[in-house]
Amino acid sequence: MKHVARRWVAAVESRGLDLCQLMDHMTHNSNMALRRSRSLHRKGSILYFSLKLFVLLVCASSAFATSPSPKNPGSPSGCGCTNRREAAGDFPDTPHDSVSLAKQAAAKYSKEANVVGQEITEDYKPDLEKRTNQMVLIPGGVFTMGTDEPAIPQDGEGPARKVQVKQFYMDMYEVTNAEFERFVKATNYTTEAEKFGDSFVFEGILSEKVKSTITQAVAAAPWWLPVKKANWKHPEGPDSNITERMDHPVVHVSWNNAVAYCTWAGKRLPTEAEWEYACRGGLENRLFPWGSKLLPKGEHYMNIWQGDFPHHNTADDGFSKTAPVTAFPSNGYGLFNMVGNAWEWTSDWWDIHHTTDDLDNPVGPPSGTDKVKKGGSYMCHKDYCYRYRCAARSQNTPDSTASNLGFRCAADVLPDYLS
Ligand SMILES: *[C@@H]1O[C@H](CO)[C@@H](O)[C@H](O)[C@H]1NC(C)=O
Ligand SMILES: *[C@@H]1O[C@H](CO)[C@@H](O)[C@H](O)[C@H]1NC(C)=O
Ligand SMILES: [Ca+2]
Ligand SMILES: [Ca+2]
Repeated sequence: MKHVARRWVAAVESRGLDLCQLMDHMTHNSNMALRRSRSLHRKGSILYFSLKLFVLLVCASSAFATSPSPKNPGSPSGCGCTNRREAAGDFPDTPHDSVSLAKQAAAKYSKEANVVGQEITEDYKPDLEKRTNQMVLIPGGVFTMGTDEPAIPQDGEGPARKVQVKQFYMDMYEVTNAEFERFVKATNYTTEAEKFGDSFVFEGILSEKVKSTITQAVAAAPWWLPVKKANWKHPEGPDSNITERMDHPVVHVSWNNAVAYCTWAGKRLPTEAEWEYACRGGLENRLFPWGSKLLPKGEHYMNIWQGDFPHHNTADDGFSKTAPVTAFPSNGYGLFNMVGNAWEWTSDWWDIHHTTDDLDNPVGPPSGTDKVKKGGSYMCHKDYCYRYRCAARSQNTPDSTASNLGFRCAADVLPDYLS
């Protein structure tokens, strides 16, 4: 962790990052901290806490000095990041080739038009008979990948570039516990979290009993705790189970595990370009799969974090942890929960440098140490992890696992059993 802390200091001193960016940077490194590094250094931890305290203090004072944006009266003022990022969301309504597609997409975003999304309540009973392995055809086309107004520049969200994608099939839903269980039963598969004997769980969803047994924490991200025997069947450790969550996204699966599942299912992981193209649902240059408004007509369209991260999740969207993969309206292509709920692995290696040349079905760098994940999760809050946008991205090593990281598959040809 020492080198990470040094990088933060260097970032402030030499690159002149503002405090908001620093906070993003720290959260970014929180993600990186989930890699399976067994060495946790105390010194790094102390430096981290001092740094963070410093940032929070300055943020608090700047929050008092910043008057709330009239456009966004109800938003949290922490770090003063809100206004800056709100500005980044002000995209003009650019016309798009397939205007009708966009209109269709918009129509799908009325709650009335989406009975599944509408019926999700706290008493939601999982429909264990309902398969969630369906795919939809994503028509080929050219789209603008990334953005020239990156909210988190150090993630390599920019520059905007024209990318051609040929048609492919995409899972409508994140892979559920029920679907993953079919795979495990058919193959006796053991996931990496099961082999390693632990996985990272967000502190806020752990029982006091489990928490009391944990002595180490991740220096760069104190809200992530390595929990013994946490895995896809026991998302919050041995005293938890997935019985009531069979239609939720499977989590604690590594990139390697995701590849194994998709291969078994006659599918593959999507490339980052395919994922982002699919996320945008036929709309051009918007923040989210449905447009650029966080709360269209005052309604929640995804499962993220509301409240004060990491201490208090109001779960205003109905869910404090994962939600059923069928929750919330689908996007213009009929895809559910592309942003929010669980992060989703892609096949690309991670790199933050991109060419501005037009690209034809890019597959990412030939090698690397981390894989790209997209979409953010139920833990994402604007002040800490504004990554529930189609252009946003983050990364983990291929053997990393966590309580908010899942996947969905893509395919060139629809598997026989689905046609
Ligand atoms: C899975 O394990 C069980 C019990 O060990 C065994 O009977 C079965 O044949 C195995 N299945 C596969 C697909 O390997
Ligand atoms: C699974 O967890 C629920 C609580 O979420 C509990 O009521 C139930 O007894 C558990 N089932 C098993 C088999 O442990
Ligand atoms: Ca939520
Ligand atoms: Ca997702």
